[in-house]
Amino acid sequence: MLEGCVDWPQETAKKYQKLGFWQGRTLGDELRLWADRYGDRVALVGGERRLTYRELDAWVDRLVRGLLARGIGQGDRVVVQLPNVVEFVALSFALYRVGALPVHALPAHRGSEISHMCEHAEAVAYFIPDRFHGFDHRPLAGEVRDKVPSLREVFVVGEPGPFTSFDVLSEASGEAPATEDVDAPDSGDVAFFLLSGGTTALPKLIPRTHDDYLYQTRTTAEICSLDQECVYLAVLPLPFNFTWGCPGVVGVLSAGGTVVLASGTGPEECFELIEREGVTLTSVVPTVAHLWLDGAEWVERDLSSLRTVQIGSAKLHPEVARRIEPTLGCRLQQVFGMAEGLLCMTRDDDDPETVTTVQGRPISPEDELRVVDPEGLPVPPGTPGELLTRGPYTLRGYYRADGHNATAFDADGFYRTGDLVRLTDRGDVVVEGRVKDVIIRGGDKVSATEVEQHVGAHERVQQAAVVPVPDPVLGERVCVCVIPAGEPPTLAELKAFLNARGVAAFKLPERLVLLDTFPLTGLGKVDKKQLRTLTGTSEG
Ligand code: OOB
Repeated sequence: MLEGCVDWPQETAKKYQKLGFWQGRTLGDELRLWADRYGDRVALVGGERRLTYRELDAWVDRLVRGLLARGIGQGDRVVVQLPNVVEFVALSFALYRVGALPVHALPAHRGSEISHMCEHAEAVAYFIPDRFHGFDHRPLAGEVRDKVPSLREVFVVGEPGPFTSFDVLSEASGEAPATEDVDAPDSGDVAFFLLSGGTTALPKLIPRTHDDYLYQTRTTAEICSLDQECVYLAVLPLPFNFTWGCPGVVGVLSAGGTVVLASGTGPEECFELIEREGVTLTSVVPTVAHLWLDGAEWVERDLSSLRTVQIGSAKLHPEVARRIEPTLGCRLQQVFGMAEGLLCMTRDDDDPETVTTVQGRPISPEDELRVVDPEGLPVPPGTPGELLTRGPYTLRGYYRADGHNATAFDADGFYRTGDLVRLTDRGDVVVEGRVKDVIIRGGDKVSATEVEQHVGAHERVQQAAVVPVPDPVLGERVCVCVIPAGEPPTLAELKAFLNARGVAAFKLPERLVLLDTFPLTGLGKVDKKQLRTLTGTSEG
């Protein structure tokens, strides 16, 4: 495995292979197989483009030659920050084929996050759109390139400005090595990196291997009974694990279905695509589900093709869950998942009460779940505790993070999810809360520590503590509590300050509470629970 990654113990790996979970195939090979099998069926629809499986496969091969010609190959890390465009899909598979490793940045990330990712991964290339949602990514890329010595080249989908056009990659001449000469990556090696929605000051990188990800996508595709008739609408960002592989893009392609890319989450655009393309499956966060439930009242579109809407990434309240089937005319599937691995889903044969009240059960018989108290001891059945997990597609360590790994995993290799859950008699997971210091804003994860460090760097801030504020639509918003140093800063000043530091907009605090002191725990740490009560941001 790549240096800086933690492999599964050999015995465990052998078990997963013997069970047929890990099949020794790579994502790049799989696309070839799908192209042979599904040839002229439509694989991908995005904007004005429609690509058959054969066309997608051929494009990927041209990109492979282009990547190799530019010196991007086996083991190289590249940061990919593209919105939901067909180039994202083709590029990902081309990178898988040459064994280069994409890091899945979010379109909303800015200088702070991108520089960190490029530096930490020692990325050699960075892929961006020219503009997205009114933001010009090129000046940012210039700053990052000046700062990160490993970064050799920036590729732009659209107008390249001072950089290289993405299109150059598919125009590579015959001099480049033929695809057959590519040193094929090993199925046990890392295919790409997802970002953790974790608690640390800077996002951690999650290595996902070909074996583990293909197992995840195959298993979820089976659970969702995918076949060639499936039309999947990718609404959330493609780099998100939920959209990419639960079963998402990769799972739907493996089944011969069609992936349709949406550029936004709004009901007008999405409902139009559902009607036009006959969408059968999609996945959204609870906030988007809210928008769609409202939208269904005034957007006049035929949604009858829709069979299932998957909802996950944040807690879905049962009252909202109950409105899905009658309003959108399709089944609800709850998904509790994480970029780190473990996925739980409700099943087609679950009764309606179960589907609306639990977050589902693990997708693999080899997923091991432990629910423990603060001392790490198992809690009695049905009692809430922190969820620990390991299994055939759950990481054993973050990339280049020995120090953090020592606490993020227990001695048996179980990953500490930081989620507070309860298991029902049937083995379904019910998410009760969190022990980790993360705010979930409309499905986006915001690390409290990260925001605290940025706010704490302001000259008129002595100390900062970040807590969630409940919000009827977004679930939670970011609230910052500040002990000022001198003239107290305003919320607008703090937002401008963080913005100038290159922090993604979804992390900016939306509420400021000024205090003289912070309540402390017995151990002298800021008592966030008390802080929430004190600031009136607690639900209870
Ligand atoms: C998904 O992945 P991440 O990595 O962005 O976030 C993982 C965290 C979980 O640890 C949990 O705190 C929260 O998001 N979460 C949920 C949830 N699903 C995720 N909390 C309550 N209810 C749910 N249904 O968010 C993700 C990855 C793959 C599939 C679905 C979601």
